[in-house]
Amino acid sequence: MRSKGITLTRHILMEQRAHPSATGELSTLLAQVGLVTKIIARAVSRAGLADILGVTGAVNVHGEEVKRLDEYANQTFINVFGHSGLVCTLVSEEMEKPKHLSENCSQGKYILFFDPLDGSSNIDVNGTIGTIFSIHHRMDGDRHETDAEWFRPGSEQVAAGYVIYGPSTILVYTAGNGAHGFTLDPTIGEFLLSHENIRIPGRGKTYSINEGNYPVWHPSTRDFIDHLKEKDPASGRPYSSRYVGALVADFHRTLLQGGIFLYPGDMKNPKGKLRLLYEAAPLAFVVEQAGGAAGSGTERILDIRPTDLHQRVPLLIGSSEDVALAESFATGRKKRDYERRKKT
Ligand code: AHM
Ligand code: MG
Repeated sequence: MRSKGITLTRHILMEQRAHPSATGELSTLLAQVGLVTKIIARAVSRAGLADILGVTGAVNVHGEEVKRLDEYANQTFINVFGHSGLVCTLVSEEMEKPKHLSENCSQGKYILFFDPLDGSSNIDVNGTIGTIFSIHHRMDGDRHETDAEWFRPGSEQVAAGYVIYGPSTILVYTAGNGAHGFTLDPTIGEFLLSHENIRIPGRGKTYSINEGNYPVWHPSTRDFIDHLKEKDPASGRPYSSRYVGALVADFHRTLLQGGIFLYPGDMKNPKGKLRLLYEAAPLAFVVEQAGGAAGSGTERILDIRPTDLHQRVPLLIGSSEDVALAESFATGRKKRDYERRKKT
């Protein structure tokens, strides 16, 4: 796809014009997210030279070791938004508690949730990594948020997206009017529109899951993956397997080419591994805006009301037909029931 030279900032402003009551703060906030990710992209591209690989020695709220690049990315969000007056509170995968940026929330009408560096295990091997973000309006009032502020379903997000640091750096965002992708042109330091109004195929040919977890999968997950591996040219099977191990990378491929990504609950981790507020919900918003679907196996991701800041959720995300098929296995309905429903 050839770029028409539309920058991220211009695109955001064009979207803003569709909302006459908009003050421009969300547009500025999104543009600042673009800035944060450009700074992270620069560090990522020079990571092997800049003494930024390896671990810090700390362990985060999830019990995972913190990589130096995780910490750098998190600190970049804090630095950029610290005195911006745009955001009242930051909620990060790398911070146990919300970080309030102004006294009594006197400034900033938004809350920014983010996973600063997704796919951390890929950092030291020059694999693809990313950043995921989600923006909510804060509730009215001049105090810092109460639990009610955090525990709102993904359907209330005002904008969300991700950045993938791969061979190119690509930012995809939605503000509820389609999902749009921008490629960073490093020679001018600008994100340029490259994937306008992304539409995910209704069905794909690829599944993406960590098969090393097969021994602890529930029988329904095994049945679903076994089903996708069966030879049945009439229904497009067998599917191919692709797994990068960085959610942004596996999701981005699925968004562009169709198919399904799964991190289901299993016998070891009933809620899977991925976090609702800054991993599953933002990508669910993006995929639905592109015509796809995201569920936990039993619920639409965007309908889930969180009860914990860092809670995990099983995730089935991608092409709507593939997700529906996965859900038909997850809820115990047999594949024959699904096929019968499709025919009627
Ligand atoms: P992170 O945000 O700490 O990097 O962890 C989340 C990552 C996802 O990017 C990826 O989909 C998943 O963990 C991979 O997990 P696993 O190594 O269990 O397959
Ligand atoms: Mg992550």
